[in-house]
Amino acid sequence: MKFVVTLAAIAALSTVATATLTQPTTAEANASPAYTTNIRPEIDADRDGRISRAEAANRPRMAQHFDKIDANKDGFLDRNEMKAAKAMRQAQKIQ
Ligand SMILES: [Ca+2]
Ligand SMILES: [Ca+2]
Repeated sequence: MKFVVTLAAIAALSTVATATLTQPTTAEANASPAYTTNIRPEIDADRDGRISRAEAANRPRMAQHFDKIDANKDGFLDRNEMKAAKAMRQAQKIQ
């Protein structure tokens, strides 16, 4: 009986080990959030996946419209806010 329990424990451990090896770790997934959010690294200098007011300062147009683009008023421009701003710009061009 003890042998069976030991085998089950080994099987369970190897399953966990396999899962750990095949899935990216949280650290890897978070290593480059800018890569996953599609915010260009030349704008997102610290690569945290959002644009701070300081980062936007290098882009006069973005800096000028920062408060308007920052829809949730958290002081950062995230991917969705950038997408919304781009859509708004394109809609204004069409009119
Ligand atoms: Ca940033
Ligand atoms: Ca925001």
